[in-house]
Amino acid sequence: MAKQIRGADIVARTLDAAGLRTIFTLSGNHIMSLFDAALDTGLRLIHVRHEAAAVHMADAWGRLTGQCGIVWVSGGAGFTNAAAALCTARAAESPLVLLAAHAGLKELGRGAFQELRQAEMAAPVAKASWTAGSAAALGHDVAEAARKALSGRRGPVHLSLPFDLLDEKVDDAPSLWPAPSAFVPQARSLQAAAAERVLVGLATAKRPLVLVGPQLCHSGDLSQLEALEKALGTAVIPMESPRGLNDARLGAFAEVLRQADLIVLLGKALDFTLRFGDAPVVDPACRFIVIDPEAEMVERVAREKGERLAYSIVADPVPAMQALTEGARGKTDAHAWTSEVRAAVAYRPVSWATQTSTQPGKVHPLELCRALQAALATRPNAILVCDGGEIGQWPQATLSPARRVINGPAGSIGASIPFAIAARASDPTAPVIAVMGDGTFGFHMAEFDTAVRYGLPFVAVVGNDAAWNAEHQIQLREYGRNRAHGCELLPSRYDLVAQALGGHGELVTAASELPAALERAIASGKPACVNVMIERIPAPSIRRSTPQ
Ligand SMILES: Cc1ncc(C[n+]2csc(CCOP(=O)(O)OP(=O)(O)O)c2C)c(N)n1
Ligand SMILES: [Mg+2]
Repeated sequence: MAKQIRGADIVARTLDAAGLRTIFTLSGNHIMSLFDAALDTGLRLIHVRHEAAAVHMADAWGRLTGQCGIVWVSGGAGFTNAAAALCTARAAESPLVLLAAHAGLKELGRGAFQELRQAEMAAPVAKASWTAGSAAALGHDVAEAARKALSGRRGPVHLSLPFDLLDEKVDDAPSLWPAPSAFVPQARSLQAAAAERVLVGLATAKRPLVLVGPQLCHSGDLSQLEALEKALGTAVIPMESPRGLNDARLGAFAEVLRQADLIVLLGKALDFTLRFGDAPVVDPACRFIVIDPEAEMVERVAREKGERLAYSIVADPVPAMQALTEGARGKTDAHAWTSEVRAAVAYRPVSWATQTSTQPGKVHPLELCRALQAALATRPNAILVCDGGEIGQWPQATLSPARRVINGPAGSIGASIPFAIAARASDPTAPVIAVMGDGTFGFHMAEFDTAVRYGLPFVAVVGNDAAWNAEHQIQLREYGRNRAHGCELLPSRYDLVAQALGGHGELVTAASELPAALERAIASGKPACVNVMIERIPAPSIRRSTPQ
């Protein structure tokens, strides 16, 4: 007689065999069979304090490793907590699989515990979302979810696992187990002839630009984008910020964008971040080339730009980037225009180099960034996480680490502590520094406990302006100082929160204290919070025409 195996064991072993061994999870009645099944595998569970944090961790894992992040949560409210965080991963094109428990199939329609139309609920924030239908197919469902997350424009996939299927025993048979190829994403390469069309378009333009979307920003390997830029002789601009053209990392890029006569969108959506490519942000005569994994995106540009869409092709960004680099290598010279673009992107106001705080007991964000720069300079394998409203823009404008995770085009704040923990889990030797606002710190501060339990140190640098400053600044700009209300916070001792949960804490009220505080925090080897009292000022908006 064939050996019997539980559905839960099929799921756990399938993940193990595929090398998807780090699981971000929060327990629940319906997934305890998965916890049990994990014991007989090489899976490592990181058990968090809120389901959204587990998804944010898997999101950062996906961006940093290029491998699917995996999440296990319970059904009902465990699922809904997790689903909310898919929005960030979706916009950031981050590959992950959310495996959520679900009411038993046999009890559906009878008022089962945690009965909820989960697949429908996750659908708008996932690339694909479905409920498993049989225990024997669970391994294949898991493989399909991982493959979908990594194919085309990457993103999160949700799969609900009815708990009766997880508990069900079926005969162990070869047909249960997906072949390794079932996990391999479908790749659509850019054929040489298509690459040539793009290269001819670039060669005949006077002021071309290549814009790349979030997925190419997270490879963790900026050198690929640099190689593309070098081979093309055309500036390659990464766009993954919800601030779009006001992304402080891009300096005065907006000034050159409006002069471009050809824009190549390489896996980059035509959307709000480009102000839809409309005038005056883009010249009304500017032409477009679109290389995108989704036919819908090509159609969108065709609809919006009509005859100005010079050429389009459906292909995945990574192979397309490689094909263009190969096709152009040694054939193209750098445009003089490319140096103009680079100068605009590199522009920062001269005053920034020496800016200091004018308020006693407070640090200017630029002083904070200078101290961070020094700490990062000696740590080339560091990972920088940036989050929060106004504060997050300063490190994005001034620091250029090789590896970076930001909240991304969804514009959602709050993920940075989970991001930092997953960053460390993905590379146990990497110093991880996460810069965030005080409002942001509050979203997932309980995850310090998770980091302590799993020995995953990182440094949360809190720019504490005792405010939801981004919103406060909107009130000041739009409604006036007299009508600014409700966005204040307290100058709380977040450093003591970290200490209370077993981490290390530092309070900083003067720039001179920063270097030593940062070094102590890193050297502590614990999850640490450096709580920096900063001036409550607006984020930078960089324009050369308006000197600051
Ligand atoms: C999930 C989510 N909720 C609310 C917002 C709106 N929001 C954007 S920035 C911000 C204030 C952030 O405050 P803090 O983290 O202290 O950073 P600061 O702007 O003060 O530097 C808020 C509430 C958002 N972007 N995402
Ligand atoms: Mg703040």
